[in-house]
Parts: sequence; C-alpha cells; structure tokens
Amino acid sequence: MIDNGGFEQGLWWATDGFSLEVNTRHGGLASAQVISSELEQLSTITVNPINAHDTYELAAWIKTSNVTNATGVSINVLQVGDNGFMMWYPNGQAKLIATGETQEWGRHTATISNLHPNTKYVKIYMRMDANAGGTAWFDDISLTNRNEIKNGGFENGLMHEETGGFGLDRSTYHSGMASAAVASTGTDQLIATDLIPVNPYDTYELAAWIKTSNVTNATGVSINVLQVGDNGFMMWYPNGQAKLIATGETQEWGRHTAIITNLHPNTKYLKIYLRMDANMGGNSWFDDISLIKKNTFTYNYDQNSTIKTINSSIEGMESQTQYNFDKNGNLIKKKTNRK
Ligand SMILES: [Ca+2]
Ligand SMILES: [Ca+2]
Repeated sequence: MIDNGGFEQGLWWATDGFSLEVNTRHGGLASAQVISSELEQLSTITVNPINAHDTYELAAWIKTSNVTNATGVSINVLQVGDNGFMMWYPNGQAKLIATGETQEWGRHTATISNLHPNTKYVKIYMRMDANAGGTAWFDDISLTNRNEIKNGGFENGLMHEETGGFGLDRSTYHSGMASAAVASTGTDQLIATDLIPVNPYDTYELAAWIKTSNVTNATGVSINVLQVGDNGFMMWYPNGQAKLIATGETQEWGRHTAIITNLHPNTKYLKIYLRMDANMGGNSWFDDISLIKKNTFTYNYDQNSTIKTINSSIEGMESQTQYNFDKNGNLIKKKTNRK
C-alpha cells in the first residue's frame, strides 16, 4: 500500500537530515539515511485509503549506528480524517516502532487496529529524535491490510450469492456509508464472500459488527464458515455447528468474534456466509466483516543474512526459536523457548 517504500524512486518528503544512500541499503539500490542533529528529523508519506476497522501490519527494515539511546529512531503513524489531522496512533504512544544504539539491519513490525473511526488515510513518519546522535537507515517499509475479506464493509456493494433478501442500507451502518441489510422472509437468506485462500494450519479470527431488530429468537442471525477443498465444498466449520457467530432479538451494533483453528487439513479456502434464518421476523444489518490471521512471525538475521532467531506469536502465545550455525554455515543447534 506504500508507494516507494524501498526508496528506489527517491526520498519521501523529508527534513534536511535525510538523504538517499546507495552504499548501505536492505533491498534494491537505495535506502533513506538520516543523520542526527540538534533538530528532530522527519520524513513522511501519505497512505490511502484506509478502512478504520481493518487490521494492518506496518513493517520496516532499520539499521542504526551510534545512536545514544535505544529509542531515538522511530516510526510514527498519524490518523487523518476528512477535516485534517486527528491524532497519533496509538493514543498517547507516538513511537509505534522504536530502535537505536548500534543495530544491524532488522525487520521491525507493528500491528495497527482499532483506528479512530473517522480515519480516512494515514501519514507514516520516519523519525530521528533531536540530539539522538549517530546515523540510521530505513528501507522496505510496508503497510499491509491483514483482513483476508475484500469489501467487508460493503462500501463497494454487496457480496455474492444473494438469495434475494439482502440489500445495501445507506442509512443504517456501522462505518463508512453502507451495510448489508436483510429482513426475515419465509426462506433462509444468505450472502457469501468469494473463496478466501487459507492455510489449514493457521489460526484466524473472524469478526463482524451486527445489529438486530425484533428477531423472534436469540440465534436467528448468524455467520457460517464453509471449508472448501480442491474438489469443492467439504463441510461446515466447526464440525456439527454451522452457526459460528449467532445473535438475534433486538441488539444495537455489537462486535462478534470467533476463533477459527484446526481446519480440515484439505482446506484450501474458506467461504463465509452471512445468514438470516427463515421465519425469524425482524431485520438485521451486517458491517465490517474481517478475517485476520492470528499467527505472526518475526525473522531476525545477522549481518551475513543468516537467520538468527524467529519470534512467533500464535493466539497470544509467544515463543522464540534460536538458530546456531557453525563457521561453514551448517545448522548445529535449534532451540525453541516459550516466552
Ligand atoms: Ca531500497
Ligand atoms: Ca460499511
């Protein structure tokens, strides 16, 4: 989503301490170098559009030399609305990524979610604090939307496979300017996503904002997840319980979540169905549907680009795998510690 995140087309807007560097870089032919001075040094780029309800991964390769503290070099994200600047993300903690001292090229990541609901785009700042000392280099900066569902906010229309009852509602919605609305009828009403490629060994969080009005029971409005293999449909996830998320009666907009794990090993795709049961009475609205992979892996390399450690976080369980190689580059030890 970031144009020129590798500085191959030149610098972003920047203060005087920044320059394009060709001898020290992580990828391609150039990086952005910044030399400390008595003034704060900044370089920024605008990224849009942003869906405030999606989850993003910010990643950057940074190298530092002789910075006097551990946090003098940072990346900050500013949330911007229709009427201009709003606030730093996250609230009260401007340094989303921070490093310093003397460090070889390392990949730094941060997860961005729960943006201010009025956020339309963000500005990403590379920064070196005033009087931080030393030099830093930035390269290969990326921002990736981690929502596996396209158009989960219905801003670009409905999903497919309508049974006829669903429509866009441009007056009742959770965010943006539209939601998917449905009134109960004599038959089940369904819309579904496209096939979403997944890895059956990964863990995902499904989330949806749902509002209900006058539904006659507590589970008439639901979300179902179908596991799909190479040869087509296989089975509902999870086994024997088609309604992964269920609600009903009269409820204001609420966020519902479910964890999807231990998929059938032959699963290649998921297809997510929004559903209102037959003869339920009432109305329901869906908005901001997301499917986020919960596993995150951070790879750290030494100066010879040999893997040193992999940090993984799966469902909040943190672990680190350490690799040791002999002088010929053969793996001699691999050790995983639960953090
Ligand atoms: Ca580059
Ligand atoms: Ca919406």
